[in-house]
Amino acid sequence: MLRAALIGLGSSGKTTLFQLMTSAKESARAAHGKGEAFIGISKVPDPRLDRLTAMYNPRKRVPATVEFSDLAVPAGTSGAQALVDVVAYKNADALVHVLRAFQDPAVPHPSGSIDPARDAQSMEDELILADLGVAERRLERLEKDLKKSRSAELERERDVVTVCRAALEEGRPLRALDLKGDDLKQLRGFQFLSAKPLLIVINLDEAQLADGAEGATEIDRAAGAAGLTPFLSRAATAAVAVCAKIELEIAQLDAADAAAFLSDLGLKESGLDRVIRASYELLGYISFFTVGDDECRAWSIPRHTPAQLAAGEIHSDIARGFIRAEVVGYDSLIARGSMAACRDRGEVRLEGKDYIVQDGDIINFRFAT
Ligand SMILES: Nc1nc2c(ncn2[C@@H]2O[C@H](COP(=O)(O)OP(=O)(O)O)[C@@H](O)[C@H]2O)c(=O)[nH]1
Ligand SMILES: [Mg+2]
Repeated sequence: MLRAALIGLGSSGKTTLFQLMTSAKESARAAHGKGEAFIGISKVPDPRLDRLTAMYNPRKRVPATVEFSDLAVPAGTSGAQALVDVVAYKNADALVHVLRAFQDPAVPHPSGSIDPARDAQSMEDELILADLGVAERRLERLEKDLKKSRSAELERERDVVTVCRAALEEGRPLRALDLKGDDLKQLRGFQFLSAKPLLIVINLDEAQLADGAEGATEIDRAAGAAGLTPFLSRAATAAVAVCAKIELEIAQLDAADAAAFLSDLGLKESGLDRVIRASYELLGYISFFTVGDDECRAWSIPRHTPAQLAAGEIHSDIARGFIRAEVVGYDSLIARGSMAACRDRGEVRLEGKDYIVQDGDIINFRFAT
């Protein structure tokens, strides 16, 4: 399960977005550690799965999902210090920082004025400070242990954490460090907040959104207007612009009215869908599909996953007994209209366990039981 955690100042729109994205009835309160967080599941919108479902008319349609958490603190501020002890946040694969750009005198801003760039930087500073505390405590512990007994493993860990501490002391988030392989794995183990990929959600005014804040250029424009451009060029950072208030209005409409409303605004899809999809993409995940009369389903795997490992996503037995993957590209299947027609044209490939699964592959795994 992919996990994303919402952070941001009070009244930036986190809970509004959370409830809309996850449909609040599915959310459950999870009480772990000092803080409490609401957990909810979002379905990743994917027009490809819609097309496949229309083609197969299966009993079940199962989309990819992302889990979101929203800190349930009275003040509504999900600042870094409030996050460090919350399990749902430590375990998150990505942070989603909701930044207030909307003007509304009825909703007071905790800092008194609207300044998204200032808020983005102060959250960054908080994340870095929280991580610095974690790194220093870890290093103290490691030095003590190393005095008792030397071990290559502990020395290696000390080296990685020392690199992290140096970056943090310079005010650099750990997501900007270009760590690889085992170092990266080790870094993940520490659950550093500033190491997590960051999605910036700019919560705009209705008026700003009506200008058409969709697509990369408009997001850049919105980000530029908010003074956020320097943040967007950073490693493992992405941005989306939404207007939570408009999303609230859309959510009250039926599907046809919602589509008409969106197109009036010059938008192709809701902001919620953009946030969910951007979270999924930021994490570096792709989808492959399994299709049939029983079920059409999207499966989430990290980019560059070999076929046998991808099979394990469905069931460990399929990975263990892996023989071949029958693979057809999404575009071929849509163009030919059926798996049989793809087969006739030789467009169904037989791939081995090391084949790197591509986004949109439709796969039937052959395996021995
Ligand atoms: N005008 C306006 N108000 C908003 C928008 N997004 C959220 N709000 C309002 O701001 C207040 C705080 O929102 P909430 O989602 O609870 O913020 P949180 O503290 O970050 O969880 C609520 O009254 C929302 O209705 C927006 O885009 N425009
Ligand atoms: Mg809230």
